[in-house]
Amino acid sequence: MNSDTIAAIATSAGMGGIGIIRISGSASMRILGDIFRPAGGKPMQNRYLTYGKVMDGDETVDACMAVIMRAPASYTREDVAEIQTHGGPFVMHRVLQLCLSRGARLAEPGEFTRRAFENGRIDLSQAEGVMRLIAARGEEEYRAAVRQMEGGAAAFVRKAADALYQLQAGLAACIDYPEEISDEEGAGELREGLEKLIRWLEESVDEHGARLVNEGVQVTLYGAPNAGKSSLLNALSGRERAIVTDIPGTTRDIIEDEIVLDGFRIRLTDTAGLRETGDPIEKIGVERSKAAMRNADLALLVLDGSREVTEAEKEQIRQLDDRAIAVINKSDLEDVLREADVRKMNPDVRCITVSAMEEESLKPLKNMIRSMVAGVKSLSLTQPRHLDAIRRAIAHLEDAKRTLETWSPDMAATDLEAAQAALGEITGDRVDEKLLDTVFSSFCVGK
Ligand SMILES: Nc1nc2c(ncn2[C@@H]2O[C@H](COP(=O)(O)OP(=O)(O)OP(=O)(O)O)[C@@H](O)[C@H]2O)c(=O)[nH]1
Ligand SMILES: [Mg+2]
Repeated sequence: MNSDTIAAIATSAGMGGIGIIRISGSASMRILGDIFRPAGGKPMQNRYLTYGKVMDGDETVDACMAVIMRAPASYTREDVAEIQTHGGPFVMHRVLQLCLSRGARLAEPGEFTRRAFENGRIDLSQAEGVMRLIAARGEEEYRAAVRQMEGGAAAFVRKAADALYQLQAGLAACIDYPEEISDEEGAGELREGLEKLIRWLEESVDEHGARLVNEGVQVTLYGAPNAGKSSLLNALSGRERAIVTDIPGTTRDIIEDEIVLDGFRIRLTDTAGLRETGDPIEKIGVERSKAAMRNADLALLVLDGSREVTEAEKEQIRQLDDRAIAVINKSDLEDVLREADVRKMNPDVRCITVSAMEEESLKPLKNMIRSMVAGVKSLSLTQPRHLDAIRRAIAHLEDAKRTLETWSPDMAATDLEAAQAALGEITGDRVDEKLLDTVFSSFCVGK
């Protein structure tokens, strides 16, 4: 247990109806007693809100509510006091200063949650879940954070760790009783178990899916000038985000907008039309377009359906892969270019016909974008730090498999132990101070 008592403003620093100052540690009750005077002078009851005043000597600082939560039934498992003042920056700081002047120390970012972890109330992945929940920008990211906060990632890791303990026990038996278990028998059984565990971990780790949950889907519109990229961006986002004119080369820079489909953030990027140009500004724009295309989860090659494709466009169509869709635009005009023509140039390509002028025609396109994110809704592991740890665990298991080929059980035992340590980093069962500092430094103060 930490001996010092920490305090911080737990609510956002701006103006609000209510602001909360939180104190945690063995001196919490004494500090609250020093500065808070319950109305009617009655003693405070554990876990009951009490109306009263914060006083600085004889001076009223604020009329407010306060609550005490005695250890261990509190967020940090320590004695906790919370004061609900009016939510003005000035009053909140005044109350915080009072707490500090009575012996509390200003909390570090995430320190309350760190204490909850260190005192065994939650594991490290749950602590991170709390922070993700606060920081979530999309609904799916938020849902993933709730699953994590409720122990989803931890449950997954504990299951993997249990399976690994079984293998470690099997190997230990081989090492301790060599006359009873033959090398081939031991190695064979262990190899089978290892392969099963590696397969299971591989299947559960979906870095791409995790990135879609955390960052949303990056969709880039690209193609020839005047094909209607900016018009499509505007039509998809439902607002006049990008300038549209009939002058080729209207868009010079990257323009971004965001929509939400099925709870996923879809980040739409409009780019400068691709063409050879002597204009230095447009040249830079074209380079940026190409970079945006490369970074896209989904690249939409926009084609003007009211005219024949150029040689350059034919080449672009031939290069489309499974991350791309050919979008034939301007279906409200004469259909010179059809899906069949595009498929002749690239038989495997996904192709769709739309009009930026007709909202209804965009539905199939939106459905195609949706299909990108189907199936990643219930991932157990979505935090990059966790995926990295699982990857390292898999690498150690692969090492163990290799050492078994030459039957070096002691070396295999070391590899399995290293895999176990990697798994333990996720839940915080095996962590050092440095890792904890890194994890909690990204938290907000007061959480
Ligand atoms: N009829 C019709 N016209 C369209 C459609 N989409 C775009 N346009 C017109 O095509 C012209 C070019 O549209 P933009 O959206 O600016 O084209 P762009 O691809 O962004 O062009 P650059 O920024 O120059 O690369 C404008 O006059 C639009 O009004 C469509 O679906 N139907
Ligand atoms: Mg444009």
